[in-house]
Amino acid sequence: SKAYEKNTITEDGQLLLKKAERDQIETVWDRYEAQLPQCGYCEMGLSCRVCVMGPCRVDPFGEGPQKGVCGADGDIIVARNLCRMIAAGAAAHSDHGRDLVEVLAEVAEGRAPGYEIKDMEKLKRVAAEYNIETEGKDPLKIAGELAHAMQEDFGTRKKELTLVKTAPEKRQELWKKIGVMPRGIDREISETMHRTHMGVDNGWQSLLLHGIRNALSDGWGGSMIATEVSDILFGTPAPKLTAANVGVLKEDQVNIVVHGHNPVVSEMIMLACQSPEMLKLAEEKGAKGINLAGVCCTGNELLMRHGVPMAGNHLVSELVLTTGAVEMMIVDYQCIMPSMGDVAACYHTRMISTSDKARFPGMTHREFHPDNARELAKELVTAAIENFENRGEVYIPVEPVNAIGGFSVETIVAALGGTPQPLIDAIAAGKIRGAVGVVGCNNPKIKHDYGHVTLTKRLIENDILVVDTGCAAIANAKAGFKVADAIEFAGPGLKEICGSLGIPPVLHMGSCVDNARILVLASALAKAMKTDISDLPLAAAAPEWYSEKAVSIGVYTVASGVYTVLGPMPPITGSMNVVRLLTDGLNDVVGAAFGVEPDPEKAAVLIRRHIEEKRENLGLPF
Ligand code: NFS
Ligand code: SF4
Repeated sequence: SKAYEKNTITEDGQLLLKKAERDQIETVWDRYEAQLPQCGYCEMGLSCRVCVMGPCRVDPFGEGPQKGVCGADGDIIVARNLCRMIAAGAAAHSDHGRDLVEVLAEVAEGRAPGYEIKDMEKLKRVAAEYNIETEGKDPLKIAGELAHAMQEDFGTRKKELTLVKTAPEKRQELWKKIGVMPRGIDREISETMHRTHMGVDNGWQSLLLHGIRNALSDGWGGSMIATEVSDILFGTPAPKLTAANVGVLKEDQVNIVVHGHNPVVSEMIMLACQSPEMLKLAEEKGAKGINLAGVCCTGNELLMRHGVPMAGNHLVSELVLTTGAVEMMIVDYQCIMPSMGDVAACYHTRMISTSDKARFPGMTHREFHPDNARELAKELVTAAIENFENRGEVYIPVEPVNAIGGFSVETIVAALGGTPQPLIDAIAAGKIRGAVGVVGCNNPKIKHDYGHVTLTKRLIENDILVVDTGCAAIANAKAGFKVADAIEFAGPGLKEICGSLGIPPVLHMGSCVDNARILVLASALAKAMKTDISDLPLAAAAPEWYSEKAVSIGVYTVASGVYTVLGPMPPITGSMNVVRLLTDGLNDVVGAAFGVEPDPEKAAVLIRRHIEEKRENLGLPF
């Protein structure tokens, strides 16, 4: 059992890893081991396959070649590679945002049965940001105009993205001054691909500056649009009781798991699961009900808005299937390991892919579009129910852990009495020292959930409020940090404040595109204090990140003025120039920089030091 303890801190993870071994299931950890040692050139960012004069490698020890065939040195190669990671991450978030905007447009034209405008107030507020007249106008007309205006943000006809103007003024001025104001979402991604082509931008600084602009087009563009439109279509989240870990699966019910990112699919599945006709069918088939659970971020979307429970995060997504309890897993896109179909093949689980842009081996493809989503969702849920009788042995080894989710900025501000002022007062008084976003993925290079849970624990016990998203948020839910009683883990000041508000010390703010909510919150605090985000006692951390999306998030967070500590080292160590710029030099450019620290105990110390420094600069008490 030592091997299992080495891979994950979670009890369900450890027990299911044993089960996987018994069932001869290959997991992400097995494949990681098989890859070792991983390529040192790639790890340092020093390999390039941008063109076919290459592939090329630069020798980090200075003995072999120092330039690729074209003449690019280590600095250029590292910067180019990093920028391409940003572009891919920004593209993933933003294309997800675009899909939602398209649904909004279809809703406006009455071509998306089952979808509707759920949050009228938010529709009006966001429309106002886009200068759309809303007074006395039909909501569907507003929705159509908003969808159109948002589509313009993706294109190239503008000088600045629209929602960027929700950032503090000082920040906007800074972005203008250093030339990183994002213009069009697609444009910045496209320009990154252009600049990183052989023989275009060969200044590592100018490349990275554009990388910043590209990342900002994600955070204050594509991701923010994804979040806002999801709220308009499916409701702005409010606190809800939910539960997490594999124990949320139910032995006597039909279990359907949604995995991926876009609520466009999972929301329709949820509606189908709730229909009386489906419940009746489930009962006829001998099940006590239909149990919907989530994995990864589409799970977070449902958890935030409806309290749908969470079966697990990224690294345990395969293990969820080894329970033998899942009748159907429905996926859309992003972070879905291509191994999922192989795992499912050993059980009765049916695997369904739904997106025109994402196919997977061993899955049945049933494509969702706004016009067929409601009907298709019913068909799939029916098929899942019919699969209940094919179950073999079921193994659900743990009880679920309760959690509260659903902390949108709107509800946080409402809980504070309508303004962020009480939070600012608590920070000023030193009861809350500061706030930290703990976000991002799992990665087999870090013991599963250890980074998130250890860092979060150290922060809250030192009176630092934690907000979280993504797989980090699921880790912290499983660890029990998200019930009102979790204030017992907090330091005295944070305990007092959260206790009086009746909230946990760790606030679940959603999926990874919902990191935009954290930007909005930081922006609201900065505006209320008439200062810039970079002056506030804030920080961010991605203790177990793995994905290109996380690179984009990290870069836009730093560019928004928030010190960000990464667990795993990004592939940049081949260029000390790039390392120095990202970990130090950026302080002079955007007022924040990166730290890298795989040990969460040490990362906690770095963050605490940073927060105390910011407090001191603001003249706040120690
Ligand atoms: Ni974010 Fe969500 Fe998880 Fe990482 Fe993947 S699910 S979008 S990328 S692994 S947190
Ligand atoms: Fe090699 Fe230059 Fe081509 Fe990269 S762009 S593969 S360094 S020749």
